[in-house]
Formats: sequence, C-alpha cells, structure tokens
Amino acid sequence: SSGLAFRRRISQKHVEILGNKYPVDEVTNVTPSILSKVPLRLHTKPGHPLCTLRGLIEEHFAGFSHVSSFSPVVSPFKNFDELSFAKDHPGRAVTDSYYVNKDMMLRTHTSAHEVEMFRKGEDKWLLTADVYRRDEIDGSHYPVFHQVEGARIFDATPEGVKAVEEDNERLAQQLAKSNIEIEDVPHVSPTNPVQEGHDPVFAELVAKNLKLSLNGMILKLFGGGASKEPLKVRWIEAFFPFTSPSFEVEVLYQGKWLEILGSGVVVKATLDTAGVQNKIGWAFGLGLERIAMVLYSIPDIRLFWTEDERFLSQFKAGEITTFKPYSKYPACYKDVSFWLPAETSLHENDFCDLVRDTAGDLVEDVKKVDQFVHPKTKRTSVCYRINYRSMDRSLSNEETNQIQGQVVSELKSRFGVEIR
Ligand code: FA5
Ligand code: MG
Repeated sequence: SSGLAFRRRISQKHVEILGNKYPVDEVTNVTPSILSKVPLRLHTKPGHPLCTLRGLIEEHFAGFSHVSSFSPVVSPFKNFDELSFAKDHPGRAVTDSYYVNKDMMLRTHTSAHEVEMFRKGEDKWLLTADVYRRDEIDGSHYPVFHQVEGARIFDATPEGVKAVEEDNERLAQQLAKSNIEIEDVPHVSPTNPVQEGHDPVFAELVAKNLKLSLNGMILKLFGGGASKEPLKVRWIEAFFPFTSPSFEVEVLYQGKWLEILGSGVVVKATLDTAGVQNKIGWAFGLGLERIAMVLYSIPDIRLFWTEDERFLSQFKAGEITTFKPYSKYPACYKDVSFWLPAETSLHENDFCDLVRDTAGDLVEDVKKVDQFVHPKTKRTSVCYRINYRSMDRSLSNEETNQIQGQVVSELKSRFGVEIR
C-alpha cells in the first residue's frame, strides 16, 4: 500500500537524492518530508549539538580514523544481507524501512557500512551518519536520527593477544580511578556464545576490550558533573546477526535506564566478506540524539531540526551546556476516526508518515486512541489523536483545522478510507 500511496502523491518517475536520480517503482515509500532531511547532515554542522557530541566521541577514540561522508542510499544487500540478517527479518519490511525503490533503500543503521570500512584495511575506525526508520511519532522518535559506528580489530596471533591484554590493563587503570558503577554480564555465556572458529580466550579478551573502551567513553560523556553519586552503567546481553557475543548498554539518568548503544564481537562472515583475514575485533553503534537529549537537556527530538535562533544560538562548538527551553506553545488535539476499506491494511507507520508529510514538524505526537470491528459489517474502525504544537510559535485554531483538513483529505485520497 505504501508504494501506491507515494505514487498517488508525487506522480514523478524519479526521486532525486543528493544529485542522483532513482526510478520510482511499486516498492517506493520514501516521502517528500523524509527526502527533504537528507541534505541537512546535522552531524557535520559546526556548533550543532549533534556535531559537538560526535567530536567528543572522536576525541575519546584517539587514533581511530573517522568518516562522515557516505550517502544514505544503500542496497538492501548492504544494509541486511551482507550483515547476516535472515531473509525474513522484520526490519526489511516496507512498513519498517524507507525504500527508494526495489533495489535501493535509506540505510537503517550505520552498520550498513561495516564491510566497506573493514575493506579499506582500517583497524580502528569511527563512522557517523544519518539513518532512517519508519516509526511512531512522539517526543523521542523521529524517522531520521544519527548513529556513530565504531570498530577495532586485532591480529589473531600471540602478539595480538598480548596487545589486547596490555590495552585492557591500561583502560582498567583509567576506570579504576573514576566514579563509575558498572553492572556487568559475563563476556560470554551459553545464550551469548563465542563464535565457531574464534579462540574462546581471545574472544573474551576482545569483549573485555570493547566494554572497557565504551565504559571509558561513557565516563567521558556522562561523568563530567560534580555529582558525588557514581555514574551507573549496565551491560545487557543482546542479539545482533552481525556480532556474537552481543551487548547493549544502558545508563541511569534522572532515575531512568536509557539504552544508548548496541555492540559485540564482529562475526567472522563480515570480516571475510571485507577480505580481512586472521583478525578478531569488536564493533558498536550508538544513537547520538538519545545521548544528546540527556546531556543537553533537550526535551523534544524535533528540536534538533529547528532553525530557530532561540535554539541554535544556545550552543557553542565543542561545549556541552544545558538547554533553556523557550516558552512551550499550547498543544492542540484533533481526532480523526475512519473505516478501513475491507481490502486495505493501513499500517500505523503509513498513517504516521502521512501525518508527518502533511503537517511536518507541527505534529508532536500521534496516538491510536480507539479501534474496533463492526459486528455486522466486520469493517474496522480506528481513531487517531494528533497533537499539533509548534516549537517556535502559537498555532491558531484556524491553522490547525486547515492542516487537519489536509490530513483528512490525504487520508481519503491515498488510502480510500471512509471518514466517520
Ligand atoms: C543497531 O542499530 C545496531 N546496528 C548497533 C550495533 C552496531 C550492534 C555494531 C552491534 C555492532 P539498535 O537498533 O539497537 O542497533 O540501535 C542502536 C542505537 O541507536 C540504540 O541503542 C539507540 O541509542 C539508537 N536508536 C535506535 N532507534 C532509535 C530511534 N528511533 N530514535 C533515536 N535513537 C535510536
Ligand atoms: Mg537496541
């Protein structure tokens, strides 16, 4: 349904992304509002909080090369297959990812470039980029966000073992002097195994190196305050098709555990594909917005995209300061209830994209507030509540009604629903 909806809306044969033209087909579901974000590259704008945070991370990983110039348009092969994703992985669905057409998509994570980076022959690298996922709408979800991917590989030789051991000792000493409280999980376990073909002792040392390196980074980012309370970090067993063992990291911030990254020991298949032999190492991928919202006290993820000087002027390159919110403008709630046509399934993400595409950043939140099946006709009725609120000004009721009117008419013309 998404591809059709898109074509009905912009009846062009091609979409243009960063100067390249891509033919539109029945799979296409990128929207004009998403495409307008691609050239912005917030992580490269000096003074922007995301750019400053990227800089601090690059500073921490001294000696790592860094790249931030890859195009977000990649093949599904690169985003998924090359990273050992199963053929039926849900992330591949058109409801979850943005497809330019059947052959190309917008990357859903920076891991899409792992093989490419390893193929360059780099042993230590960082990569920052914008990534795209179809998702719900609220204050902490946006269909475009930014990730930093990092990796380090060691020679699978006795000298390599020695190098990791020495590095682990150095990193452990740095952490020992700091005010950090770490809840750990075993480096390997029956449910989080060493890969076949990896020396278990070496693999454990590498996992330990990963944890020490990232704990050091977290301490640098979050541990700067004068608080006497120790910084609390917890490691959790995780699963990714392209790492084993795998971990996620959460940081306790203002009473809540916040997931900031995924990581693990790189699967051999990734390095093999990249033509890298006799090496073993780790990789991680972290969300810049997640961390920036906490460090700068930025309350709404849309703010990263605003051009309002009251936002931008508060930040200085290289410095983390607390954001002082300017006045919050009133919210305006509008409901829309409709019958789904019998033969259509309207995914929640289709609805959210339609709203985002019509109302842009004037929409703060979308919630499904009701759904039922009519006992006789068996038709499904749904009701969504849209919260309109500008971050820059007060919206008049006329303006909100007009936007809501557009949402309703788009809904009818794109999906053929019957408004109740
Ligand atoms: C990944 O994207 C993996 N590629 C990470 C990885 C890399 C694992 C290398 C192993 C080795 P995940 O989907 O969990 O994993 O996202 C990683 C981080 O991105 C999350 O921890 C979070 O900080 C951030 N993130 C994920 N989804 C969102 C979102 N919708 N909005 C903001 N940040 C997000
Ligand atoms: Mg995750």
